[in-house]
Amino acid sequence: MTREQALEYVRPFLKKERYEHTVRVTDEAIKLAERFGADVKKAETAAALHDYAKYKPRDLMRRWIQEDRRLPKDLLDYHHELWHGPVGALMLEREIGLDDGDVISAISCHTTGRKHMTKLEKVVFLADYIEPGRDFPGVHEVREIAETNLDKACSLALKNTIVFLIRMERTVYPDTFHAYNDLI
Ligand code: DGI
Ligand code: FE
Ligand code: FE
Ligand code: FE
Repeated sequence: MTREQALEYVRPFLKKERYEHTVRVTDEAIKLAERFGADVKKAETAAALHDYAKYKPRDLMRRWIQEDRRLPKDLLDYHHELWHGPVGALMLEREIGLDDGDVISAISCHTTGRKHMTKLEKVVFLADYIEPGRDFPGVHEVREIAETNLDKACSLALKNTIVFLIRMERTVYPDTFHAYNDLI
């Protein structure tokens, strides 16, 4: 699947700003993959597809989690914002025959991270966090570290997210802690 094919597939399902974010994540993921020696084609595909399910109806995503035994049921106990990665990956598998397990898992954990992330998963996770349109506190430092150190950049991104969620008195999905603990 080419970059253009992947981007054209997701485009009708996304709002304009979300599509533009997706293009920037794709460019960023390619750069990070080249820099840190991940598979560039897989990074490109996973990044282009990563937010495919962002605007799918909550009930539809809930049903996927209930019915597909590969999806962890505990997702239902956490914020629905976390569902679009894992559910989107499996929707793409069904709809376009996406069959690359590396790409599927990179899409799947792009929001939360997880324990023992692969280089490809880290690249997509980090690209989503540092793409040039992002402007949250601390992103500059993560961008700087991402010039040289993939693990350090990911662990700082995870730390910032965890601290932000705790400040807001929101729950933190266990995989986010697992990802952080694994990299620190
Ligand atoms: O889909 P995007 O907006 O591009 O970015 P994303 O998929 O990383 O979604 C991010 C939001 O999800 C992030 O701003 C914080 C929120 N969130 C809620 N609960 C959790 C969480 N993020 C993580 N990593 N872990 C959580 O438990
Ligand atoms: Fe996302
Ligand atoms: Fe993210
Ligand atoms: Fe995103």
